[in-house]
Amino acid sequence: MTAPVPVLIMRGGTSKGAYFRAEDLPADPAERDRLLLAIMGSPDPRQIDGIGGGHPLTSKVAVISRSADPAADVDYLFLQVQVDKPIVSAEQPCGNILAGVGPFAIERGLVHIQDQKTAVRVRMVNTGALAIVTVPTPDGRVRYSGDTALSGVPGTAARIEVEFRDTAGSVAPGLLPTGRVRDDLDGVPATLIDNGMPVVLLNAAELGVTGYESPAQLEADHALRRRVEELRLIAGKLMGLGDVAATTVPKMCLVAPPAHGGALSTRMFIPHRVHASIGVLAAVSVGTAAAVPGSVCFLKDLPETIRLEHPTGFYDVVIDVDAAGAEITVGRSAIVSTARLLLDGQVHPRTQEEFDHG
Ligand code: NQM
Repeated sequence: MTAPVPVLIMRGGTSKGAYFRAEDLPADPAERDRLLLAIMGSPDPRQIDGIGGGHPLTSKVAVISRSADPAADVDYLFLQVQVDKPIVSAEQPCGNILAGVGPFAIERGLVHIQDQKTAVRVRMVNTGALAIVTVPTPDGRVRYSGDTALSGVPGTAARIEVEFRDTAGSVAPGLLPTGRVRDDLDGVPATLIDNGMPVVLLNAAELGVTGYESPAQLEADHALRRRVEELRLIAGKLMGLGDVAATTVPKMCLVAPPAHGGALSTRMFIPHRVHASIGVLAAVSVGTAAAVPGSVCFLKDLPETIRLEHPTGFYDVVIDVDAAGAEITVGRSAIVSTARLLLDGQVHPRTQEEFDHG
């Protein structure tokens, strides 16, 4: 029998994940990943024998420990547990799950409450970037309830502020990994960018769609999915990421003019399923592209708060980009999120023998 493992299940932004203290998981990455596959119930499209939700947005893991970096309180390693493949990937960060890392660090006593609000300094292990997650902590404990609405999440919750630093070239080599603002992907103009998440931006119209389709409609279009994947494989090589066939980056973002008063409409392939809303760091990368003249989604009069439309509403990002001169400089970026503690308990993973008997 495999020993039960202490876990918090939390909604972080528009995603849901299992949050662990690093010390509660095996130190050896291969052993850790085997255990996480068992815990989440992968590989299985329904993850029926584990706590994953059968979708990439609900098959996420955060591993958190005290940080040795004086600039950070905690280290946060994000792991994407693939739903239907026995793969655990550390290649990408996740800004949605990050929103729950602040509350987790406080709940588990890794960070002490400071006042009405507690700022948790998080080193994002996947990329080395730093994030400050500010959590409401009146009455000496984390407050989860509040009046902040997040498109894609029913109801409201307490406001969590997240500020990102050093996100340019998080996974790819540089903000514009090819050194160009615009590339040609097999005849399709594209902007390849990484300000926190490697993203390939394409105008939806170039692929014969409007960019206002629902995720289900886009996922049902097999020719489109094949074409998006073809272009992603080309882009991965150009971005210095090598063969990306088995990885979750780069993400593919179809952009279109705004339809609901925002700055830009987006549909994000992550990379095979279509996001129900938009990833946080992916949104930071898209907002940054909108500020760079010559990009496929450049917006001349960009407001300070960039409102990105997505399938279930909108997402606001504030980005400090100076693209006026020859050099593009990127400062901090900020977003507002929410998180909620759903479960504090122990998970009982299946054993390898039980899985092998299936
Ligand atoms: O871009 C999904 C999510 C994400 C990533 C994905 C994210 C981010 O929404 O920072 O949050 O793109 O795989 O959880």
